[in-house]
Amino acid sequence: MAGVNATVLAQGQSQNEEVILLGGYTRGWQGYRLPGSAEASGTANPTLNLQAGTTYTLMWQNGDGVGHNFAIQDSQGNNLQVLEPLTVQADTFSQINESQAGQNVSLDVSSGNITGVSIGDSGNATGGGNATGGQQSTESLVAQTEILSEQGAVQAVQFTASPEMAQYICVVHPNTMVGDVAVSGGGSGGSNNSSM
Ligand SMILES: [Cu+2]
Repeated sequence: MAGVNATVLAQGQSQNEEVILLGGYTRGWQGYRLPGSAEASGTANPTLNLQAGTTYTLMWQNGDGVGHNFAIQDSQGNNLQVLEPLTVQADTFSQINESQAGQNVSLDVSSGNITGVSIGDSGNATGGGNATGGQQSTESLVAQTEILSEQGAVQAVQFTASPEMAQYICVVHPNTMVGDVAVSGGGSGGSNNSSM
């Protein structure tokens, strides 16, 4: 793993936190910031393209004051118990949402709270992953989040992508608020990044 890190740094990207931002509306999830190089094009329920083994922080904001929640399901429609809930201020959501897709986002996470964020060009974020890595105990993982009803309120979860993930969903509105999760890779390391 240490060797892979060096390679990624040399490419000048990817030390940024993988942060996904969605808007929660009864008519569908709205993509604000998508993983990888995907652009949030405004279509409802955008596919989330994830890399196996990578940890993502997903935040969504209640857009319409209706109760919504968040879960990730396998292809059988089972909620996967993979989500670590984090508290986050609506402020932080807004700050990240105003950043450019290519800008680095680095989160400060402390005891289940996202306490701050820095956004900027590549460089100072790093720290070798000690903020997020390794401290998930399975006891703190949930299969779906609590229902959030207040318009403007924000909920955050952290999860590590794995191949069984097939879709993300609001359990309250499973017919309209559901989108695909596509997980690729799985430890192949470094150099298959040349698909441009
Ligand atoms: Cu919903």
